[in-house]
Amino acid sequence: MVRGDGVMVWAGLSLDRPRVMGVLNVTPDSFSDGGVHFDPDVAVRAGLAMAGAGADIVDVGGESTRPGAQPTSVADEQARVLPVIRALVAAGVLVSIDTRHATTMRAALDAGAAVVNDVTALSHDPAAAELVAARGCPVVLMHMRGDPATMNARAVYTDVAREVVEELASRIEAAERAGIARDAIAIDPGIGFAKLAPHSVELLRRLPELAVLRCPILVGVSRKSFIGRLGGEADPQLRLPGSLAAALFAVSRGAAILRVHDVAETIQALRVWQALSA
Ligand code: HH2
Repeated sequence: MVRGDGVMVWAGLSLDRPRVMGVLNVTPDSFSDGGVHFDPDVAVRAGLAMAGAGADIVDVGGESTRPGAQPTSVADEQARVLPVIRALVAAGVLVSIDTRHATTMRAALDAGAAVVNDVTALSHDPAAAELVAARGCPVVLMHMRGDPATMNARAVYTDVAREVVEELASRIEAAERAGIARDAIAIDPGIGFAKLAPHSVELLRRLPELAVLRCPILVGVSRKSFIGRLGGEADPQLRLPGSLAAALFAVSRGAAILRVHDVAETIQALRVWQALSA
């Protein structure tokens, strides 16, 4: 939605300044923080800390989508995320559910989550688009090809930015056909999903080309492997400096929302960057 003063609003957030989505993986096997927040009490404390540090949304996920990850059953996924979502919502936190499964979307929305974040852009589960349309909730459509097991083999592009725009456009069309309002949709180029490091770099450089889709752009670069490659750091937990550099670059190229593991650090970097560029 565009407000009277021209400012875009998505999920109730005015996008006149960069917004931050904190990553809360309630998983044993996520690529950078697997097991750290697997205990529900620890996860809730971490989510509250992210909100306290200024996260606009906390993105709760119960299934890793790292390359080669084994699928998680929806029963396990829901057992992981639902208690955490309930506690965060009760504390007034805006929560998104990071899932590709419609039953988990439904259960998470019933538990108070306000936003659906689907790395498959509602293509994995045939019931997902209809559910999101019926609930009228905001949704993140992320670009990827294949699934976590096959996506690296499908990272073959002639022109990565053009193809990502085309493929996201067709996911937006499918969402609208299912009855999802355009205003409810944010898009995401899917950094690291069916992208090799050079593809991620080129996509970030050419991020302004996604503006043609007229949806807010969400970007997740935090700790990802291209940062390890460019920055020379094999350990994902030590990629904060490179993640901050990439996050600021993404904002300078039009990202409205950053999905990050390190909320307080990202907000400090954004504040300084904004003050200097004002
Ligand atoms: N990246 C991951 C998961 N979900 N959602 C969106 N919209 N954009 C992203 O870039 C994105 C995402 C992967 O990161 P993480 O959640 O930390 O890892 P894992 O999938 O191993 O749990």
